[in-house]
Amino acid sequence: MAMSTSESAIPLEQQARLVEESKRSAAYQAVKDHLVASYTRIGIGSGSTVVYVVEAIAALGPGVTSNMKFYPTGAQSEELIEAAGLTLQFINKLPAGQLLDVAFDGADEVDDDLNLIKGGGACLWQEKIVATSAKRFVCVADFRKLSPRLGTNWKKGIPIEVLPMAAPRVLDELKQMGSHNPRIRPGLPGKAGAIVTDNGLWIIDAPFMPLHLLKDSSESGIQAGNGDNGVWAVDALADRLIKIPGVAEIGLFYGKNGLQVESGGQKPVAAYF
Ligand code: ABF
Repeated sequence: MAMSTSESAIPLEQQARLVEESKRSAAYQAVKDHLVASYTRIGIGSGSTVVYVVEAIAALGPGVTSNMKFYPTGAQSEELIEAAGLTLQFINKLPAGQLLDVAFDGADEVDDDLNLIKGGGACLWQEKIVATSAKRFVCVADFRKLSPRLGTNWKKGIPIEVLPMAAPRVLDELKQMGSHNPRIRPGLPGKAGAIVTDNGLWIIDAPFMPLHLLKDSSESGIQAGNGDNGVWAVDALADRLIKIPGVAEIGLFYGKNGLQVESGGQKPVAAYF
């Protein structure tokens, strides 16, 4: 991810340390602010930032966590939960009519309204199910993830989970919608072919011009953002993408109830929708 001129002058090792410190401090801050001792059901997302979330939760000790069950978004978070000695539970065991108390997860990019791009780790479908099953969703992100508009820093494109047989048609549709060079995500190094998600599906990464904020946001001077000249507002694009036949889920998470915490001077973020 691009760094500012002043950051790029910092030696690489120090930059990496700054990023880790920012992830860690964002995670500890988010757990302090949003994990209440009386909670019993907690969603745990994927990625490297969530490692610190689990560390912060485990540090509270069994006195706080022993009555809590933790719901993962994939194999990585499942392992994290178990390795931390926390109690694992699965989202399909959540009784109908019940919600998680809170879910914590990372993001690839966060805009000024705290809309998110997620899915760089290919777990976006489970992540959205867990996030939307929670009363509150807390996104934990280091300072690099913030940008005024989605697609400014995260240039790989919006992750879209698709049925493999539909991939060519979905690519055609994305190009018509103004995506520049959408492509099927390749497998991990050493693995031929497309990446296959936990659901047996593929991921298409679809770059668009930086997205406008929500259509009804206070951003001035914006017309509809409905795709004219390739210009989309976050919600208009999300509505359109999810309707493409063969699309299972998309990595745009959006909503209005953003909340930002600052910590350590590096602007970690907590957002919810
Ligand atoms: C998950 O992990 C994904 O939605 C996102 O792609 C990624 C963020 O990872 P990291 O915290 O390592 O940057 O949250």
